[in-house]
Amino acid sequence: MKAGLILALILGVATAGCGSSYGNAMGGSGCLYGCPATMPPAGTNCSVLASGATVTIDLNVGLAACVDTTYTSVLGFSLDDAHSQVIKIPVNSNVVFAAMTGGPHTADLLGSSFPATDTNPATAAPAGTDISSASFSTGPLNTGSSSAVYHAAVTGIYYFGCHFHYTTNGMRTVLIVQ
Ligand SMILES: [Cu+2]
Repeated sequence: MKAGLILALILGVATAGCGSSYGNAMGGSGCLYGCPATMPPAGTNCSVLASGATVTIDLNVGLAACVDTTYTSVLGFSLDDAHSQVIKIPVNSNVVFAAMTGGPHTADLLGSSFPATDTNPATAAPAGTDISSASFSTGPLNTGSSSAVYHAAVTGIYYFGCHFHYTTNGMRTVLIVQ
C-alpha cells in the first residue's frame, strides 16, 4: 500500500509538470493542442534516417517531444507520427509534408539556426522546388492534407518550423540532407 501511494505521488508530480514546466520551456503558457505524450528527455540523439524515393514527413504538434544533443528541442515533425525527430534525408529524395492533426501546419525553412520567430512568409512553393530554396514553405496545410512533392537535392543542415506553432508550441525540426 505504501509503495502504491508513493507511485501515485510521483505520477501526480509528472502530470502537473506537463502544463507548467514543459509549457514554460517552450516559451509559451501551456500546450495549446494537448501536452506531448511524454516529457522531452534531456541529452538524446533524436535523429532518424529516412528511406525510400519519397520521404513523407508528418506534421503533428501532439507528438512526444525530443531534446536533441546537437540541435536542442524538436517537436512536431516525424517519420513515425509518434516521436518528434531530427530527420536525415538521402540526397535526391522527394519530400512530402502531411498534416496529421491540429492543422493548419506549415514546413518553413528558417535558415541555419532556430530564430526567435518564424518570419518566413509561408507561401506555398511550387511542386518540385528544392527544400533548400530561400524562404521555402509548404504553405498552410489543413489537417488531413499533404503538400506538393518537393525535392531534396542540396546537401546541408536546414532548420524548419511551423508558421502557426513555432513560437506558441515550439514546433520545429532540423532536416539534414546527406
Ligand atoms: Cu503547426
